Amino acid sequence: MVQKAEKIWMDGKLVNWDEANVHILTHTLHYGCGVFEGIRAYECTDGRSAVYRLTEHMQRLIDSAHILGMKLPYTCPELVQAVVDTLTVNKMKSGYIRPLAFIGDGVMGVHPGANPIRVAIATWPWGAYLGDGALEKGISIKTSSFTRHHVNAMMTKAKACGNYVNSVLAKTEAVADGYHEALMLDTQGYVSEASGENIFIVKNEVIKTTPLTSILPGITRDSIITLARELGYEVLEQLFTRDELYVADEAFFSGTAAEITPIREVDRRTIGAGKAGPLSLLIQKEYFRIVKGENPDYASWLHEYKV
Ligand code: PPE
Repeated sequence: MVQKAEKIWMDGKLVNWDEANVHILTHTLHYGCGVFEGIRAYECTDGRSAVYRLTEHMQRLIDSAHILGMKLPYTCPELVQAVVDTLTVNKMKSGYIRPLAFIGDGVMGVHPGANPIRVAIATWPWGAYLGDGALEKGISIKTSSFTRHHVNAMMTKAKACGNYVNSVLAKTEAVADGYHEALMLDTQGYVSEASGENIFIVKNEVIKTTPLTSILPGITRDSIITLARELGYEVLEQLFTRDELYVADEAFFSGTAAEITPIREVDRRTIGAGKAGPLSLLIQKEYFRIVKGENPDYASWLHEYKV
């Protein structure tokens, strides 16, 4: 169960958690045309609190809405402030933040008419997304029987609610089969992404990740590319196949919720030594140093706030 906070920001106001409700004829609830974000705030090592890459996440929310033809009634700075206000009123020094923009009730039928575009922001504590020990030991994944979206069937650069039907199908199948997560292939059969993460592989110290075709442009993915290049590693954005993943030295997932989660097994084949790889763990360590304010070179990625 999600742990309740005191307030949820809804359409410009902070309302009580239990009163953040919508009408059953909310358009998005029926047709899936909504957009959301997943953001983390961390308590820094020195006691400050900071939201990680907050402006980039809010800009992606605005871009996602733009792709779906939804006009958000708030500016990026207003949404940034709303996140800070929500964290502050909920006295959260760290936690997960979920902005959601959706089409409210009014007319029914696929055409949303002039129904209001509504925005809500909720916060809750969220630990290791892929379970206890996942970050340290790595996880076991399965290639899904479900294909990731064709780029002209769903808008894959938008973090759209409806896109996640595909994710829910893949994830529930993988979990039912005893795996931590599902890996999805694109419509051509190349590795795409997981239900809620981007993927990286490492071979001979060269890092490779899926190009921005069928995948969500992950902000963690972007952080890792920047960080790994800064650390002197070559990073390629290139399509690769599932068998290239099978013979990789290391593999890991990236995402706000999943952070950097090593992959130790794919389709019952061990990856590398069958445990979290050394480069995956190095990047994970450096990533946690950044989000916790220990690396001044990346201070511009942190949006400090006071609780
Ligand atoms: N791909 C997908 C499909 C995806 O959902 C996410 C985030 C990513 C890649 C990584 O993006 P980024 O967080 O910007 O690095 N998934 C969010 C939702 C997870 C959920 O179960 O809900 C997240 O990590 O917050």
